[in-house]
Amino acid sequence: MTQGASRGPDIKGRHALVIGYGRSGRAAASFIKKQGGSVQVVDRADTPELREDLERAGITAHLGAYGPEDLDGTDLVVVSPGVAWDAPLVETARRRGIEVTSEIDLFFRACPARIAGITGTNGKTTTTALTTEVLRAGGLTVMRGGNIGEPVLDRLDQLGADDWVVLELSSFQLESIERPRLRIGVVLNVTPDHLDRHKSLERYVEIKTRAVAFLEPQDHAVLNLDDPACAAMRSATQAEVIEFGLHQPVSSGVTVADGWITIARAGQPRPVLRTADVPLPGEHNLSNVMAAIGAGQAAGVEPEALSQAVRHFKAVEHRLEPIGTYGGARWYNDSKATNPDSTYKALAAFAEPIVLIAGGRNKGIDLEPLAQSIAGRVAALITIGETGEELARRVREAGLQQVQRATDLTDAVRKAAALARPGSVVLLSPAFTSYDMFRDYEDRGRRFKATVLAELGR
Ligand code: UMA
Repeated sequence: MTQGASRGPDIKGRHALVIGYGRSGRAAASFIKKQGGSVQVVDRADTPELREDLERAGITAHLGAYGPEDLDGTDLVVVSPGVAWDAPLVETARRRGIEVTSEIDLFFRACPARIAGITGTNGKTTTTALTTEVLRAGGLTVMRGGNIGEPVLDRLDQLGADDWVVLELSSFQLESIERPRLRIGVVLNVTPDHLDRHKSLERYVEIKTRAVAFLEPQDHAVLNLDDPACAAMRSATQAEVIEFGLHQPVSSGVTVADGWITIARAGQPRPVLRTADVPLPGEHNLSNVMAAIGAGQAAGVEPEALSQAVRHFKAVEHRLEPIGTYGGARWYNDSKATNPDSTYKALAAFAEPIVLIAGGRNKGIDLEPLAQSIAGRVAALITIGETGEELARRVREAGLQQVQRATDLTDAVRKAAALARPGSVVLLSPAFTSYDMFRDYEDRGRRFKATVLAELGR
């Protein structure tokens, strides 16, 4: 990567207010200061750690609560992904004529490199990690980042015009980018999620469609034909479409035939690798791999390099991540499953009897279909968190007898260990967010792994 001169939107002399001092807000604050702007922070949290961090960075802040008075003297508002794009303070700023942006929007405005963006309800992180490896295997220089937990704005000066950036883009981020022009836009699937924030499925689909709507004819849209909402996006883009799918005929793109993943592009399909050599469990992961291969193909990576990258790929933390085998049962951490759809995929990834640990905070999703699926598939269910009570009741009503409510994570691990049999799978795949009991899904996953090791790892 080149050490480019500092560039980007003209920030010098601007007075920015950063709302939310998390990973994204910190990257934005550091960038703005480096560019010669001044920064103030507001955050609804007020903790000693936050105060210390801000003091160390030399940033003045209003913590604990915020309101319209915090906009005084501000001419740029930078909104963190976790803060609603239509939050009252953000709307007040717009009404006052103050420019509203985000870390990722500033990045798009200034990035000299080509960007491949990956979005979808589930599989984004794995596909982002896979695509990064695929492009690197093709000899390209790649920076990985975005929703995967790695902000990018503070690394802008490491990028040159020949580089690639592979970005995981959440709906929160896509909504906040004024012009999300990607060179490769990948959409994996769209199922109901974040409806508390986006209000309707239509709006959520519209936001996801932004990943391909701004592409130009020489760009590539990589779309999942097995998902109706993604397939429909073919008509929303000017770019060349690389399709992928297992269950629909693929005319130009990536599919599976006779145990091989193949690529077809104006001619005979070429084999890339055997499905048996994909190191990740489940059909959904096969789909993620096909998407990454499609993105690699769009970037000009040869089939041999595509195959190499996939075969050597290791599971991403918190996504069907193997923890270990205890008493003959295999334990998995799938804490990233923050919605029912990812839990369905996890359940479908195994043929063995499953002891499932699920529950958390509900984002406005109907519990009934989830309860039916769980009752039809698992051997036993342990529930945790705010939805634990209701989920347990619904699953019992749906016909599963072996249902227990755990008081905390240790209790859940103990109960699961008591129910697990040799040859079964114990799976934490919560189907809900973690905010009722944990800082975030990573905190939930790490504490789960630590508890499993402490309880069983002797
Ligand atoms: N805060 C407020 N007011 C609010 C909400 C939050 O002041 O209304 C404050 C919080 O007190 C906290 C800070 O904002 O101090 C947190 O900001 P944030 O929630 O935007 O989190 P970041 O640490 O900046 O992480 C964000 C993304 N978080 C969200 O989208 C919720 C991370 O995605 C992302 O990895 C990171 O930027 C770097 O790009 C996480 C995520 O959960 C993994 N994403 C959702 C998902 O994958 O489902 C979309």
